[in-house]
Amino acid sequence: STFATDAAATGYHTVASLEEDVRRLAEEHPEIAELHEIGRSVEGRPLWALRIGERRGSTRKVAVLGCHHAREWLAVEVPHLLAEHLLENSSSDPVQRWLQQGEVWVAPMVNPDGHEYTRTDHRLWRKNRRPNRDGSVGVDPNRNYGYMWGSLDVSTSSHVPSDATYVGPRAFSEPEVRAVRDLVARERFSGVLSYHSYSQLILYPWGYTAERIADQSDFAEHRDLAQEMEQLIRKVHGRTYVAQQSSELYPTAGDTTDWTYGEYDAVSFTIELRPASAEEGGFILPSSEIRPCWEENRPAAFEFIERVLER
Ligand code: ING
Ligand code: ZN
Repeated sequence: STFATDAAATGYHTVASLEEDVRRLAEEHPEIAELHEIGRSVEGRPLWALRIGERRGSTRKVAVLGCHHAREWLAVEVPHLLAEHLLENSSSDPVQRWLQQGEVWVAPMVNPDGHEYTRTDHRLWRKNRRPNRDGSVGVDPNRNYGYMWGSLDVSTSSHVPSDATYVGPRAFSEPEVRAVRDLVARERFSGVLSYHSYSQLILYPWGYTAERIADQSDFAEHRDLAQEMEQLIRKVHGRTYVAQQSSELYPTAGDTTDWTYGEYDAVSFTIELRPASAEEGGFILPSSEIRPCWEENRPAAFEFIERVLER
């Protein structure tokens, strides 16, 4: 894989080097890739999505989202490597078949303002960089989606602006979240994968309630696919990623996948990448782990794409 120059320092992308790399990927694969600016961040940075597929307007579409949370640097790299892999393997199956059948949209960095801030000022910043009315900064983009938004008032989904999980003043108040909303509303994905770190989990709706998904076949589809992905991941390097309903981790309202499932019936997962625990590095993982983390997640992402495009 080729990283733009200033990424070489940490081995992780910066906002600037990611922009260079997604531009280059689109330029090198003009028949199957298009770079879309899906919106702008609070501070005016472009939000990039790569559309990968042989033709526009297929009905089978998958969205892969990365880095809603600023400090989760690995969650930029896995979607980026997936996009690169699809483009570099587009003439052999199964990728060729997928790109004939459907489209994969990859937005590797939903929160560029926060990401930049983690590089320059505060490595463990989580939210975006919205100036709040009380003088604090930041809304949690993974609490700002419009399905059951704001319905909980707990520490993991907070109405206090200075908190790390601040839900924002209203649903879709944040331009980064509106950009994803508008993309999803337009493209009508059948499946959405949103990458975060860390904890090694495969999470499915709901987050806002401990109730199961009411539709039995939707519930089974999520649970079975999550368990399948768990097995596929373990086979690669022996790592355990636990499949569970996201509310079992902790309650959240307004997360991405509650909205994509609740509003659009998309098969929706949040993948929490390496490591398993804070003791193993938490959010700060050496870049030597990018490659093995991608390797173990590739078969699971492939299974997801395969199932969703077949749906
Ligand atoms: N964890 C996720 C968070 O947004 C999550 C966990 C995802 C909970 C989806 C519910 C739904 O809090 C991290 N690390 O961000
Ligand atoms: Zn996160």
